[in-house]
Amino acid sequence: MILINSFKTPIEILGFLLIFGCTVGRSDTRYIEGLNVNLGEALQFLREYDREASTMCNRVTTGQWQFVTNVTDNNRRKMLDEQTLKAKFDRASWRKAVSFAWSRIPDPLARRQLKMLATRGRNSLTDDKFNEIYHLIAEMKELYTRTRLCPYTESDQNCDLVLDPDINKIMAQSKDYKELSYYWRAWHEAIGPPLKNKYMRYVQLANQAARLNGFADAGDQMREDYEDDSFQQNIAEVVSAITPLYKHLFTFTRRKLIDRYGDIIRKDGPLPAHILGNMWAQNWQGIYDIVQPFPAARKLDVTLDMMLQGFTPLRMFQTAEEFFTSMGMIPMPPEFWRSSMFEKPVGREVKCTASAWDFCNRIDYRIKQCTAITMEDLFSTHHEMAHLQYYLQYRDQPLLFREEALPGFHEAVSDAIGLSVITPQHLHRIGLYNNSTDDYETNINFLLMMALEKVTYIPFAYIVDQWRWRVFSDGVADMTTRWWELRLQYQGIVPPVARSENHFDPASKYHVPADIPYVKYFVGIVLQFQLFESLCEVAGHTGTLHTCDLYRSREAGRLLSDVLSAGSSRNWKDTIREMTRGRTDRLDAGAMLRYFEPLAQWLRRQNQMEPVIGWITSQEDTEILSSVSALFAHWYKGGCNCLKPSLMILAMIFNTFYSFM
Ligand code: X8Z
Ligand code: ZN
Repeated sequence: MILINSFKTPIEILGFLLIFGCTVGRSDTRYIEGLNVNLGEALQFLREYDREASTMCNRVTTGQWQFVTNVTDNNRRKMLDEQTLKAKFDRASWRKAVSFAWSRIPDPLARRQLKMLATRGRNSLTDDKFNEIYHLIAEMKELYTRTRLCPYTESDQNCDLVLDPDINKIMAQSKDYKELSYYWRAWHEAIGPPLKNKYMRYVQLANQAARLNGFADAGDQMREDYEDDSFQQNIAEVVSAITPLYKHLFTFTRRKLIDRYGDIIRKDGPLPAHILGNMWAQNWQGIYDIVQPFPAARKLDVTLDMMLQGFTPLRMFQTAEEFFTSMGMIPMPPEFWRSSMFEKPVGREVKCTASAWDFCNRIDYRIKQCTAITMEDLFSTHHEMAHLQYYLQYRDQPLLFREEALPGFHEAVSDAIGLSVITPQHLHRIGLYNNSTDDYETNINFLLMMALEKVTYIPFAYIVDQWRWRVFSDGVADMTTRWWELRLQYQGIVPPVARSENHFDPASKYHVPADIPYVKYFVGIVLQFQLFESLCEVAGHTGTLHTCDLYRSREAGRLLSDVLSAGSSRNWKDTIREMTRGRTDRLDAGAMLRYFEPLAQWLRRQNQMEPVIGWITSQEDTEILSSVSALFAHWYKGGCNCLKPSLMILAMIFNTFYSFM
C-alpha cells in the first residue's frame, strides 16, 4: 500500500488551482499550470529534479535488476519499496512542476522538460483515487500473470501451464484444430470475465486523471506523447497503405490453411483467430512451416556454424560490439563487461527475458540474457546492444531527455540493426555463412518469413489502442463487440467460438489490463524500415533493400549517432526529418513496402486465380465457424441493427470493395 501526502479531495485540487492559477494564455492553455514565470527558479527546480530523479531512477533500476537476476521474496519486497518511494517522488515533482506557468517559460528546453513533468502520469488525482488506480492495475496484472491452464489431454491433470512459454509454444507449434481451440478459449475465458469490472473502474479513474490534467480523456492523454495533432490520421494512412500487401499475404495463407485444415475455412472468408500460430494472431511466424513457399530451398541457420567455430556467449557479445564499432559507434563501457548477465546462472532463479538496462548514472549499462549458442540469440544480442547504443548516444542529455525520440523508436532502432544482421550478406561477411548458392527461392522464403513477423503485425498493433482510445472516449458499453469489429475489419479474423460481452476478450492481451500503451509497437515496425532504408542509402547500398548490410559503414554510423544523440530533446518530427535527410517528417509506409516488393510481386502472381483478395464476411461465417453467432448474430439476422449501418457493415462493404481492386 502506498501513502502519498498530497491532495485529499477534488475540492483541495480546486483550491490548489485557485491558489496557483490554472490556465494562462498561449497555446498550451488546456493543461494545469501555475503562475510562477521566474526562469531562474524554473532552472533551479529542473537542476534539482535532474539530480534527485537520477538517484531515484538508479535505486529503482538497481532494485529491479537485483530482483530479476535473483528472484527471491526479499528482493521483490525491496524492489517494490523502491518503486513506492519513486511514486511519491514523482507525485511531489508533479506538484512543483505545475506551480510554474510553464507554457510561458521562455527557455524552450526548460519549457519542454516542465511540460513533460506536468502532463504525464495521473498525479492530478486525489490520494485515494491515485492509490486506487495504482492498486487496480497491480491487481489486474497479478491476475493475468498468475493464470495457469490445465493441459488439453485429459490424462494429464497438472493444471500449471503458464502463458509464457508453455501456451505460447503450443499456439505456435500445434496444428491440431481442436487443441488450439481449447487453449484459445481457456486463456480468454480465464482472463477476461474476472477482469471486466476492474477494467471498467480503471477506465473511469484514468479518464478522471486525464480530464483533471486538461485532456479530453485518457486516450487523448496517451496520444500527447506523439505531440502531433495529425498522428491519428498519419497512422490510419500507414495502415491503408500496407493493407493491400496484408491482404495478399492473408489470401495466400488462407489457401495454405485450407490445404491443411480443409473447408472448415471458407475460401473467401475471414480466418479463425486460433490457427495462426499465436494467441492473438498478432504475428504468424508460428505457421511458417504451413505457408513456406519453397520447402526445398536452403534454410538460413548458422547455429551449427557457430557451434563448430566455438562461439561462447562472451564471443557473441564481442561480435555484436564489433558490429557497432565497425560503424564508428560507441564501444561498450567497462561496467557493461563487468556487471552484465550473459548466461543463465546456476543456483538461483532468474527472469530470462533478454533486456537492456540504463542505470541512470551515465556510467552503468548492462544486458541480461540467458544466452544460448544459436543464431536466434546472436540476433537478440545485437538487438539488445542496439538499445544500449541508444542509451550511450543520448547519455549527455538531461534525464528527462534520455528517452527515445518518440515511443517505439527504441525498438525501431534495434530492429533496423536486426534487418542488417539477419541478411545472408552480413552472416557471410562475419564468416558464418556461405551465401554463394543464394537464389530467388531462398529470397522469397526469407521475405515471407519476415512478412509473417512484421506485415501481419501491422493491423494488430494498430487496433489495440484504437480499441482502447474508443473505450476511453465513448464509454465501456459493448467493449467486446467493438474489439471483434476491429479484429474483423483490420485483421480479417473471427473468434473460433461464440463470444458475449462478459468474455471481455481484449483483456487476453497483457498490455490492456497492465495499462501499457500499444501503438508504440506499430510505430516501431514502420519506423524501422524508414530508418533502415535511410541508413542503407548513406551506406551506398545498391540492389534490393532486404539484402542491405550496414556493417563497416562509417557514413551510416555517423547518421545513426546524430539521430540517436538528441534523445527526446526535440519534437520527433525533427528527428525523422534528420533521419530521412529532409525527405519526410512523418511515419511513412513506403520503405516497408519497398522492402517487401519482391515478395508482393510473387504473392500477386500466386493469388491470380483467387476469387477474393482479402475476405468477405457473410452469414456462412456463423454456420461454418459456429463461432460468431452469439455476438454477431444481429448483423446477419435482419434484426433492428441492420437498419443503421454499423462499423461491421462498413467493414464488410470496405473489404468486398477492396478485394477486387
Ligand atoms: O510487449 C512486448 C515486449 C516487451 S516491450 C515483450 N512486445 C509486444 C508484444 O508482446 O505484444 C514485443 C513485441 C510486441
Ligand atoms: Zn527491444
